[in-house]
Amino acid sequence: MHTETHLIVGPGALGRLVALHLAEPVSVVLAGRRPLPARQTLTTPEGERRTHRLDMADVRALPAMAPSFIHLTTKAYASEAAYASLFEQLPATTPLVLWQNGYQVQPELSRRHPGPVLCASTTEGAWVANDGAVVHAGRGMTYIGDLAHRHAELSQRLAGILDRAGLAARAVDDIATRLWHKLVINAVINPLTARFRIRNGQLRDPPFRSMVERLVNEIAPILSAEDIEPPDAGWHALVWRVVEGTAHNRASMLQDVLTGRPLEREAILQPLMVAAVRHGLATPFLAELDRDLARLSPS
Ligand code: KPL
Repeated sequence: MHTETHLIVGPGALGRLVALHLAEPVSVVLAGRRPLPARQTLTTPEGERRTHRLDMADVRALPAMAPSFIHLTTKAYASEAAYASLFEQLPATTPLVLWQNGYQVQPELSRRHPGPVLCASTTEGAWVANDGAVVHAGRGMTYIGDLAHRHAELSQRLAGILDRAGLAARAVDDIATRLWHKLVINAVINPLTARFRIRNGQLRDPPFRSMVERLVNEIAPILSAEDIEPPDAGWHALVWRVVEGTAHNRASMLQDVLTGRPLEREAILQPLMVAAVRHGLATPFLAELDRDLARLSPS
């Protein structure tokens, strides 16, 4: 018998990955706008298949519940609408966990939500095989923390639950920095893999390898102008480590291109381009990729 329920909103690759792991230690409800089969299969990075029956719900008509955590795993551009619909139905003090890429949704919803808001920054790699199956393509690390530095205990509790569920996680007190680190990873890997329709690992090969280096060289000065601490090993090593760790994965932006969904340009590229303008830094390659992505994104 489980003692707590976690509501996961946004049944894409990440949402299902989190749901299928959490379903072991806690009770899980997975909510979206489109009906999905309750039987969901997870293929682990080692090739093992595990099937679980999940409780599914429509995010517009949730069952009566008092979840311990609401995990918002929607795309960044869909998160504000999902948030509005959720909190017409659930207690406004429920802890909210934001799993979005980029650095747009996090400050905005941390300001708006009356309850605790935790941010999760993850490098887990997953993709949707079909409506009933998700592939965990590469193991990563999830950092949990809150922008206001007020919820250290709650962050630790959640990191412990995720960790025990098989998703390596750690509570941190510098989540804003971690989110920026992840944003750099996404700003390099996602546009290139989406533009050239390649898996993450192919970025190691020519001609993509030098494109990665060029992008990192353009982005690093922006972060430094914004006073964001670089990772200990440096920006290049950070990006290459994730490319290596998720080599078999199709990045989320490539998955979006392949399925005709909007791309997370605004959440991932805009914060960097806006900061670059503010500091008078030129970003010709970033701007070129942003234009390419605008053409690939459905209008
Ligand atoms: O976050 C990701 C994404 O695909 O959006 C990475 C870490 C790049 C894994 O593919």
